Amino acid sequence: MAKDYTQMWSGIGLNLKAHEGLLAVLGDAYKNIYLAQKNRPKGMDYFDFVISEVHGLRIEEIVEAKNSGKKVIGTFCVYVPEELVLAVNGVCIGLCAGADVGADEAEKYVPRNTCALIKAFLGFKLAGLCPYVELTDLIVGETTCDGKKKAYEIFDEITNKVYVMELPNKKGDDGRRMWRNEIKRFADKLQELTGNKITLEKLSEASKIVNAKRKALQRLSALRAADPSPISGLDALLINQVSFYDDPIRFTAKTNELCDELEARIKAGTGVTEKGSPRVLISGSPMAIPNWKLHAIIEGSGATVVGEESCVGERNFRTLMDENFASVEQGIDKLSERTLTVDCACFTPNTERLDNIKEMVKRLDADGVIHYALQFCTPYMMEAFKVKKVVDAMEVPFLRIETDYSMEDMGQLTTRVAAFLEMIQTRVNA
Ligand code: BJ8
Repeated sequence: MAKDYTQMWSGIGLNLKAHEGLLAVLGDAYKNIYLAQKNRPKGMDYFDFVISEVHGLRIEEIVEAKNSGKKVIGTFCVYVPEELVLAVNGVCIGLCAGADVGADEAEKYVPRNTCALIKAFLGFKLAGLCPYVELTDLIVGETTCDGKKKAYEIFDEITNKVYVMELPNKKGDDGRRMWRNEIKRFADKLQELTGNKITLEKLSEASKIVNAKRKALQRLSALRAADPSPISGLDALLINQVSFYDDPIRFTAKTNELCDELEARIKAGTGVTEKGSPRVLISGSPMAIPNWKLHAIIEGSGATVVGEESCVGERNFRTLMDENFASVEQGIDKLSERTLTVDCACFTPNTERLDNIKEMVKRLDADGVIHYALQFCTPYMMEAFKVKKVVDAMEVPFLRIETDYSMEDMGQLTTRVAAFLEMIQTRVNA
C-alpha cells in the first residue's frame, strides 16, 4: 500500500482536497496513456516509480535536504544554469507545469489569452497544488518571452521569492557581455542565499554532474534513430520531463541503464512499432509534465515520435559545458558560452534553430515534422513560418499545430494528425 503523505502535504500548505483530486486524475491519465503502452523497456519501471512518487518520495527527499540546510531553487528555463545551483549545494527543480489546473484563478491575474504554461504555473500555486513551489527558497525567472517576463512580476507578488535574470534578445558581443554579467550576478545571489562559496572544485564537480546528465540524454536521443525505435516518444518525453526534478546523479545512472537495454533491443531488432512505421519529429514550445497530449495522439495513431526539438528535449542537452577551466571566473565564462548556444525563439535572429531542425530531421530519419506551439506563444508561433520553409525545402511533410492543455480539441487534432500520417505513409510506400 502506498505511503500516506497527508501530514507532509498539509505541513507544506497544500490544499489537501484539491490535491487528492489532482493525484487521482494524474494517476488515471498515466495509466491510460503510459501503462497501456505495449512492449515498453524494463528500464521504464524506474520512471513509472518516479511518477507514482512525484508528490511523495521526491518531496520527502527535498524536505530532508532542506532540513539538512540545503536551499531549493526553482527554475523555468534552460538558460538558468543548474551548475551554479549544484555548486552551492542547492537542489534545482524545474517548475514549469503542463496541466490545465487553476486556470480560473490564474485568469484573475493574467489575461485569458496567456499561454497555458504560464497560466499553469500560476494556477498550480494559486490552487495550492504544487509542493515544489512551496518548498523553494528562490524562484528564478528570466526575461525571455513577454508573457513570462510580466508574469514573474505577478508571481513575485504572490510568492515573494522571485529573482529575475536578464537574458538579452540578441547574441552579439553586447548581449554576450550582458549575459556573462547576469550569470555572475546569479552566482553572487546564490552564494549570498546559501552562505556557500562557489569554489573551483565545486563548480568543476557541478559541471561534470550536469554534463553527465546531458550525455545520458544525448545517448537516449541517438538511440531513437534506430528503425524501429527501441522506445516510444511518450517514454522518451517522460524521461526528459523527469530530468528537470529528479536527483541528477541518480537520474543519469537510471537513464544510462535504460540506454544499455535499448542498445540490446536495437541489436535484437526489438522496437515499439513495426519497422517502417511513420517517424515524426516534434519541434516548438516545451511540453512540461504532464503534457503528453500530442505524443499520445501521434503514437495512438500508429506513428513514433523520434525526437523533440524543444526545451523538454534536445534544446536542453544538445551542447555540453566545456569542463576545461582553471578558475571560477573562467568557469562562469564557459557557463555563459554554453547557455547561449540554446536556440530559443525569443532570440533574434535565431537561425541556429533552423540548422538544428535540419540536423535532427536527417539524423533521426524523420518522415515528417509537426510544429507544436502553445496558443499565444508568440515566439514559436511566429518562428513556425521559417521552420516550415526549411522543412519544405527538405521535401519533408510539415504540419503546424497550435493548442493548449485542455482536451477540448482532442478530436480535431486526432483527425489532423491522422490525415498527416496518411500522407506520410503514402510517400513512404511510393
Ligand atoms: S529557452 S522555450 S524554457 S523561454 S510557451 S512561456 S516561450 S509563451 S517556455 Fe521557454 Fe526558456 Fe525559451 Fe525554452 Fe513564453 Fe512560449 Fe509560453 Fe514559453
